[in-house]
Amino acid sequence: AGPGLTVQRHVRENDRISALSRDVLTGLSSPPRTLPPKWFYDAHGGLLFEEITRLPEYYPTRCERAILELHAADIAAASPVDTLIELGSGSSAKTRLLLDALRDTGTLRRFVPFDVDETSLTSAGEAILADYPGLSVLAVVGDFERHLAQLPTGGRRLIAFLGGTIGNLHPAARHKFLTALRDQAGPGDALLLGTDLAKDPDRLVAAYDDGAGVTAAFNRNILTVINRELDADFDIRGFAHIAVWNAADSWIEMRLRAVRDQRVTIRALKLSIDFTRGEDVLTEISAKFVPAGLDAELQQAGWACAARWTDPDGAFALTLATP
Ligand code: AVJ
Repeated sequence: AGPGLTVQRHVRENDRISALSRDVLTGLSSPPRTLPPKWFYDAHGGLLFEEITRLPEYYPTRCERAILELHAADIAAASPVDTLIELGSGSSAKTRLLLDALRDTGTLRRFVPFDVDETSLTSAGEAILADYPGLSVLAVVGDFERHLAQLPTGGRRLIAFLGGTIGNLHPAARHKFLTALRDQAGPGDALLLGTDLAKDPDRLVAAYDDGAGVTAAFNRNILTVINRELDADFDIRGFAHIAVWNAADSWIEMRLRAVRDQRVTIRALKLSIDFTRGEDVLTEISAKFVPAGLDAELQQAGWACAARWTDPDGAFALTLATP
C-alpha cells in the first residue's frame, strides 16, 4: 500500500460484549475465580495504565525506553527491515525510537500497529503518519492471541512485542503465541521481545502495589467495566487490591480480595456470585524472566536468540530473535 493510513478490522464492537460475557461466565462462575487482564483497558483503564508507567515504583517502561534510547540503532542494524509491526497500539515514545532508527537505515516502508482497541490504534496511526511522511501505516484491529495470521507477510518484518506484555500469558499460552508467530515468520523477519526480569521480590511487589494506589485503582477498574458493560452490581470498595510474588511460577499475581461475604449479581448474564470474605479473584499474572529460561522458551517455539540488550541495572531486557 502507498503512503497513508489503512485500517483492517478483525474484531467488531459486538464481539466485545460476547467475549466479556464468556470470560466472566467461565472465570467467575466458580472458585478459583479469574478474569483476563485484557479487560482492564477501557478508556479509564488505559489512562490509569499511562499513569502507572510514570510511577516511581514502576520501572519497566522507563527501563525499556532507556534500552531503546541506547540501542535502537543496533537493533535496526541487526534487522534492516521494510516493515515494523508492533503488537500493541504503537502510541508510545518507544515506538518512535524504533521508527527513527529503522527510518535511518533507509529500508523502512510500512508501520503496522496491531491492537484490540481501534480508537487508540487509529489515533496512534494518524500521529505516526503526521511525523513520518511517506510511511504507509496499516492499523490492524485484532487480538494477538487470535489474529496473528492476519498480520501482513512478505518483505522483511520486525515484529515488536514490547512492555513485557508477554508476561501476562501463562507458559502454555506463551508457547502457543511464540509458535504461531514463528509459523508465519520467514527468513529476514525478526522478533523484538520486551521482558521484565526476575529480581528482588520487594521491588517487584512495589511495582504492582504503588504507594499512591494507582495500581489498586487500575485493578479495581475491571469491576467497573463489568458493572457498566454487563449491568452488574460489584461494590468496588468490597474488594481489596492484592499484589503477591509467586516465586514457584516466577510471576507477580494481581488479585482482588473480597473484604466481606457478599453477593454480586451480573444481570446481563443472569448470574449471581456469592463471594466469601478473603476469597481472591486473580486478575493478572506478570511473569519475570531469567535469560536462560527465556532462551529455552524461544528455542522451543523455533526462535533463535540473536541478540539481547538490558538497561544499565539489568532490570529489563529486549531480545532480538530470528526464525
Ligand atoms: C502492560 C501487561 C506489561 O504486566 O507490568 C502494570 C500491566 N499491570 N501494572 C505489566 C500492569 C499492573 C503491565 N503490562
